[in-house]
Parts: sequence; C-alpha cells; structure tokens
Amino acid sequence: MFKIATIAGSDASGGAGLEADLKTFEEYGLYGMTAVTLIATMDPLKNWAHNVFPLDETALRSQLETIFKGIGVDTVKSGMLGTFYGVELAREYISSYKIKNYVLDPVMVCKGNDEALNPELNTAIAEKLLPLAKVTTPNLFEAGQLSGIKEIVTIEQIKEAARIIADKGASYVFIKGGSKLPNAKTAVDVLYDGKNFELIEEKLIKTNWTHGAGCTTSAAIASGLARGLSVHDAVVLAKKFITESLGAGFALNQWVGPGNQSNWRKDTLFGSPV
Ligand code: PXL
Repeated sequence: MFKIATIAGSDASGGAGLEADLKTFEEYGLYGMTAVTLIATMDPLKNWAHNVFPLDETALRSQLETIFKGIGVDTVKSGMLGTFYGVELAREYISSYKIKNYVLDPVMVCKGNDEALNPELNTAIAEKLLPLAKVTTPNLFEAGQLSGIKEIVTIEQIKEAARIIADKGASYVFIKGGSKLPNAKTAVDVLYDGKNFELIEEKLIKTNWTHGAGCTTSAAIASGLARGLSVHDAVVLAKKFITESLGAGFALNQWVGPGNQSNWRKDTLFGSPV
C-alpha cells in the first residue's frame, strides 16, 4: 500500500482542507495520514465567516512524530499551516526526513471568503518551504503574493510569476486559475519546470461550487507522485480529476458547495452516476 500524508487544517464543512485531501487520496488508492494544524469552522449566523482554531505546537509535533518517525512516508502535501510554528514544523520534518515528493499548496485564501488568511506567514512559507517543494500549486492570488507581481491578468504574467517562484526554490511551479483570467474560454493552468512552460488545459466548468478545489488539485498531484508518476503526468491526471470533481459540484447551503472527488468513477459507483 502506498502511503501519503497531509499537513493541513481540518475544514468542519468537509469540503476543503484535509477532508478534501483524504477523499482524494482514497480515490487514488492510497493510505492517507493527517497532521492537523488547525480546525476551521464557518459561522452560519455571520454569512459563513471563517474561524480558525490552531492546534498547539506539542499536538502538531506529536502527530508529525507519529507519521514520519513512527510509520514512515515518502510523499507529503501541506495545506493551511496557520501559524509560524506550523510552517517551521513542516520545514523541520520534510527536510530532516528528506521527503522527495513534497507538494506545497501555499494556502493564503479560502473560497467564499476574500480575506487573506495569515498574511504574516507568506514570507515564511516562501523562504522555508518553497526550497523543499517538488511542486508548488499557487492560485493567482497566491502566485501574486509569492512573486510580488501585483496583478496577474495575462498568461505572460502567470509565466513571469512562475519564473520568480521557481527561482525561490520550488522544482516545479503549477499556477492554477487561468479560468479566472479575463475572457477565459477554457480552464488553462501553467506548469513550469524551471526551463519550459506547458499549458495544461481542460474544459471550463461553470459552477459556483468550487470549495476545496485547490486542496483537491494539490492532493491529486501528490497522489500521482505517490503512485510513481512523473510531475508532468501527475499534473495532467490531477487536472482531469479536478475537472471531473467540479462537474459534480453541489451546494451545501446558500454560501458554499464542494466538488465531488468520487465523480471520476461515476460509471462504477453502485452501477449508476452519482
Ligand atoms: O480552500 C482553502 C482551505 C484550506 N484548508 C482549510 C480550509 C480552507 C477553506 O475553507 O478551511 C482547512
């Protein structure tokens, strides 16, 4: 059984965070483990505003000991880290256990909530984690933060951001969100390996129910790596996986809705589409 771990927040709504990661790992036939950095909740009386409850440093370290020392893992993804010690502990374990397949999702915003989360952590994420990352998966906002490019509205600017982020140490940069560029007709993302750019394109799914799409995409890339795919093949498959998932998005309430990771096996799931 291939093993994989996520260092991420728990999303009480179930759509994003480590819940999305575990659902994705399961679809790839992997054994998933979790180091919970924080618990995110949403307030139904305040338009679904997010609250974040970090776990303390001892509790986070103890989970990392369980996974890295007690069990062993060679593929890891990180999501919302939430605190300076969360960033530092991720760095410590990923570097001292020499994790080769590390996918850094530099989570800086939550969908449905435009507020940037923990902006004070962005520099720490860039300095401590980018150099360890086999792949990093920023969206347009995060790519802007990591590269210092103020506004990203063209593919050329995405490429420029990817160059800057690769220079900070990530082996591969996968910038998501070409579908958000003005006049986008397809969902095009950019993969950069430090030398060449590749546009990874799928049809554009028009839906509001995209909660957890970023988490799912980075978890799918990590899952492909855990199964031995090259970065290129893992990214192409992850893009198909998230497109299928978003094609079956659904509302949880008036504010939010996730995709459905199981949709890519809809033909085999209980014999009928879900
Ligand atoms: O989608 C970003 C995200 C990541 N991790 C957790 C979250 C969210 C957004 O809600 O709650 C735990």
